[in-house]
Amino acid sequence: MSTDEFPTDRPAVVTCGLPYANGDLHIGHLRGYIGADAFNRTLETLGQETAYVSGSDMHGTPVAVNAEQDGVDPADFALEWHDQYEETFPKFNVEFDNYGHTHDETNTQLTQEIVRTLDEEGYVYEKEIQVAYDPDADQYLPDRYVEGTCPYCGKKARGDECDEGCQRHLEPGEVEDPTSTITGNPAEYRERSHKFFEVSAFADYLTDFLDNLEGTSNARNQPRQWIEDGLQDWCITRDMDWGIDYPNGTADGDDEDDLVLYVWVDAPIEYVASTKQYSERVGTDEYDWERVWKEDGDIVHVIGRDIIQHHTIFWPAMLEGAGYNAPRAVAATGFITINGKGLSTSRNRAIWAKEYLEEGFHPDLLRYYLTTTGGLQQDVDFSWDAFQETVNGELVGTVGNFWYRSLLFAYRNYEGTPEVDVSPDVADRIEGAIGDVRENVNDYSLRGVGQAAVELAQFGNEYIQRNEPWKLTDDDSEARSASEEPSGDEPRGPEQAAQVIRDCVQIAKAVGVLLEPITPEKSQQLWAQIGEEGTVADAHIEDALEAPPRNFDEPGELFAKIEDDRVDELNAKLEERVAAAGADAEESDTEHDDTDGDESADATDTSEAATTDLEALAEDRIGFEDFQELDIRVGRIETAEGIEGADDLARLEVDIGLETRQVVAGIKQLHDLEQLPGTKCVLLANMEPAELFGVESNGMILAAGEEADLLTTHGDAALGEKIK
Ligand code: B3M
Ligand code: ZN
Repeated sequence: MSTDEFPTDRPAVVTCGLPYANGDLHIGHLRGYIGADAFNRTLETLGQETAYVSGSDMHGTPVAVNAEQDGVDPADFALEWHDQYEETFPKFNVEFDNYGHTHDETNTQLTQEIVRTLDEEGYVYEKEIQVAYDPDADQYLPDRYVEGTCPYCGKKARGDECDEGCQRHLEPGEVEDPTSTITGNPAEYRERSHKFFEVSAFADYLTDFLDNLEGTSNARNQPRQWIEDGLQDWCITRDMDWGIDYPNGTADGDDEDDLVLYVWVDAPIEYVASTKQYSERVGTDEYDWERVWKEDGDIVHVIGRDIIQHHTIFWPAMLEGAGYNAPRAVAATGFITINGKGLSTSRNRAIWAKEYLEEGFHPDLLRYYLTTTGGLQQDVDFSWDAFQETVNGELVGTVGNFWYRSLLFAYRNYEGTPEVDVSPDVADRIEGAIGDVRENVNDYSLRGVGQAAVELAQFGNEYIQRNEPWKLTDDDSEARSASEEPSGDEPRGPEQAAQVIRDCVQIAKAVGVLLEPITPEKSQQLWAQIGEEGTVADAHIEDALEAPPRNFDEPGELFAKIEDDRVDELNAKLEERVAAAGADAEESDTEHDDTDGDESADATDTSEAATTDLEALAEDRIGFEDFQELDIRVGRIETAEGIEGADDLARLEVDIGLETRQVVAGIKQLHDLEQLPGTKCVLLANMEPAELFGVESNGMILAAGEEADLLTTHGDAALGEKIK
């Protein structure tokens, strides 16, 4: 693994977590697939040799349980969903170089081969364990066939994951008070012999691996804690029929014929299998999967934050044990919430992929919203109102407006690009934006990539507005913004107008190139409008500085405003169906139909949050005078940055009206620091000063719970107001 910057001179692969082939796709899935697609496209724009691969996750209880509910064979059930996913992704301009599935021949063979190697290398052993069993159904209860209480955090959990609480993977036998999801009866535990992968042997390796791992900080920090707490070996077999058979002839033990591999063994191997299929299709001269996975390729995994443990502990240990290359980066995205509440498929509080398309919205709008609304690691809230605001403000108001007014003016007055060179200042500004994109993609910040492009469009708008080319030609028209009166009286003439418009066409082209990873289809339309040949997806980032063709046709507007009544209508529809699903959910509370574990975001829904692990209330009361001793003030975070050498600490400057305070807060892992400036907060101002990592902390910022949810004010209290 190497950490030199992208583009590297080695092949890369970008993957996204495999969707379980068990239900409709929704916005929670799309965030990851679009994010990884945009990341891969940005790498391509930089000239990086790369492939974007994934596949459907066909095995395991997530598929078996749902297939059983529908009374169909799991293979048929999963294949049907797989076909549907394959059709859906291109509709969001998510373009995989290869999209396979875990039940195909390539993955089956590769999985068995890798498990065989791990066994031969001595990393697999057999052990008797207690496995949940339902005597009425006469069946063992792996994973989602059993529910109970998480032994770590006390929340309700599935057999193999604490999906509503701490997100930990749970080993067979760990869940407390197990209940069968088949009959609802309490489960028994019975002794069975299973295969284990010796993850604990990799503790030192994984510690080093994490020290070098790129991506989001949550993907490094959570697993460090798990390693410190002591790694457990990992049960890699299950008592079920649906899955990839444990390879024969690898170990002793007579039960292995009945066992299939745990779904989390063969699922990540699909990353490799899918890359292999791509290589086989295009030829190894063009793309060599073995170089990527066994030698020196750059492997980037984009995943949801609920599957960090699988990707930063189990998976790299498997890769290392089987002689494969380690991932370079794991970028773990936050969840999607809907109108501030957890996305929940069973409550129908979701935006479905199909629904979005049926409403007639362009895929690039959602791509833009999902990649730029928050940092990768942050939870992103989706509401139709916020979507409208982003689309109307940034895409229509800034990008679309700039593209259209510049190109229309250019077309009307010059039939295309005026024949002068671009001015050096403007070329520098574009160069700066290119630099920002390079930096942001190396920081795994898609938000930054989008911002670099949109800020360039904003610069373009200001530039055309400031230079008022319409004052200098016969055309007095639509390029002028209605809100601005021309001003300034420097000597000007048609030559300056030509220069300004030449610059603007260049900026328009550059915005198109830079935004292509996020809005590929809209960028392509712009590309065609300025008369460029071929596709913008094939353009190199430096092409942003190449002169556009001399002539082009009359342009059209590429983005349209979303009207208020449309948003009202969409809000009403969503509300209605959540209410309808709520009524259903009350009737049958056993439903458990999520597709990828994202319902854990329900935990953020305060009206529904479980209260089992809240701290007990304090017994001792305090007098009002005691409270008055606390000088608590309204503040606003002005700057926020990490403190070198401290994993969790951030240095904040907080404006509390009367003065600005420097404060150290343990929030580095929990918030995207770039997002914080401008946030209203609440500060305990008369906290004794302290020094942490050489930085003085002069106050304490108030926050709730493990996630450090920052306290703020409900109305618009002025900075410095006392809280009483
Ligand atoms: N199929 C879905 C999830 O847990 C799961 C991902 C596999 S990635 C190798 O999000
Ligand atoms: Zn838990």
